[in-house]
Amino acid sequence: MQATDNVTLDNCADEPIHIPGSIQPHGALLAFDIDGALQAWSDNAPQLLDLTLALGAPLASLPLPAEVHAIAAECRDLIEDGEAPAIALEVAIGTHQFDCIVHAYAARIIIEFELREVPSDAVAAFALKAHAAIDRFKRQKSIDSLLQLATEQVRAITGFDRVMAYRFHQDDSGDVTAESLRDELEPYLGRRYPASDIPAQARRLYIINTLRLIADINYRPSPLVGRAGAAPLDLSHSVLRSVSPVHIEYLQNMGVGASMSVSIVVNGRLWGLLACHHMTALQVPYSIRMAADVMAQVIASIVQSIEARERALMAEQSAAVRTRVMETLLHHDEPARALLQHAPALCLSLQAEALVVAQYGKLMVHGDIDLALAERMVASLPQSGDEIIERSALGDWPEELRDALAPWAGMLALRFDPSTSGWLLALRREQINTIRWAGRPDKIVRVGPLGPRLTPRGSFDEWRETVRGRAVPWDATARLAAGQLLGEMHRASVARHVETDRARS
Ligand code: BLA
Repeated sequence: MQATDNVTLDNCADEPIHIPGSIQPHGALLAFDIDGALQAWSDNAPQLLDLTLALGAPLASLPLPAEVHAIAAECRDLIEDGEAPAIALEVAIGTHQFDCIVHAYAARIIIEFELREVPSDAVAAFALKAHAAIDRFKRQKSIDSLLQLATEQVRAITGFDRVMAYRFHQDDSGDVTAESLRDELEPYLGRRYPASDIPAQARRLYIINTLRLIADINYRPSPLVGRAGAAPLDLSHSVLRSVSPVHIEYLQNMGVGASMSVSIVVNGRLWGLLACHHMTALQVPYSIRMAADVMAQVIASIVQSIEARERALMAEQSAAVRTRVMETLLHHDEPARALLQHAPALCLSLQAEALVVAQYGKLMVHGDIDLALAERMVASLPQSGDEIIERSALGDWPEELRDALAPWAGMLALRFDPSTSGWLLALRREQINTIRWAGRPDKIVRVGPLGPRLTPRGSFDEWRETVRGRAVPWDATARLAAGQLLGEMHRASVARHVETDRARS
């Protein structure tokens, strides 16, 4: 059942992380078919649970505490299409105290026994803290303040040394936008990581299963035993799932002893993660993890409403700019100059960092752009054809311009008055030039067998390679703002031409 052999840096996204064939050994696992016949178990189960196990043994016949049988029966009743959500309770077996978590997935009933060291009254206090934290989340007005508070509160209830809010960009790269950490640790705030640090299959899994814990990075996996030759046991929703060895090396290189991450899923998309590190092993009890998971869900819904508000505000601002531009254009002899008057607001509305306006062969710029380069950019535009021309990467520009373009890479060009060669260019810098690398980039904690790629520095270099020569691509919001602006400008230019003609006649 071992599915993690031969994993390298090149085939990372192909690793079937949902069927690792083993679990983390801070607990034990039993898997049954829908009829309750034992199909697989972790190698450590007989000893940890004080059981004798045999393939096909009926669940009902196993000498497990009555409450375990009760939630297993409840789980069986809930099964639909081979799946049932998790039910959990505390049990004692021999001298051990466990959180017992039962769920069904892919036509298997999976019972996990997670060793618990923290007494339940201590855990109850954390649930209250989580409740208070959620009240405070709801009062946050900005995503930044929400995420900052989230990192502090998750750290307070879980005890991790470092909690980061990791936010994804459109291209699935991400950066640490908020952080709460122990004083002596080096901050990771502001750091950028490539999409490949969390490969596609992991992202997919993290949307359907929103929390994962690696309690001890140096664990020795307990292999699953049981039905040889059968389909490997799908651990997508298991709490003890053994983790990709590549990711383990990554964390070891960073000097991390335990890791937990909680997904922030907004509109069905993995929007961000709360990523937690501990320098030594740390087994956060199940109910505290669930409290963190609930926090992440509340955060997701607040993010969703803040983003909706921001989008509405942005649309409002863009409309206001358009109206002002329109008014100025109608009363101004030189449209280009009129546009430039509103340059800061236009930059905001198009999310651009500089503007170039050209008309009647004359040129004006707003922002830190070289005039000669701006001239060459305008000259590179076609005489006729599309009204909006979009470039996001060096490769989109004519070859002769590419060497001269730095630090610019993205352009949205609007042909606002074809008869006078009127162009408005919104420009974006290469992403490399817009990112601040916080912390000490050259500090590599350790390097394991797969080399320096699996270190913060290696990750950042990888990200830089992936986005070399690329600006942040123009998204739907910027395109919409550009299209609407162009529409208004056309109307203004028609109105002006009509007026000029009337004046002449
Ligand atoms: C998983 N990678 C992850 C996870 C995180 C990161 C948060 C989720 C698992 C967890 O909770 O620990 C990445 N962690 C980060 C980043 C920071 C951090 C960016 O703390 C920044 C501070 N990883 C690589 C490369 C590969 C890779 C090169 O860097 C593959 C070639 C693989 N990462 C990888 C895999 C998983 C993963 C396979 C899934 C692990 C699992 O759930 O089994």
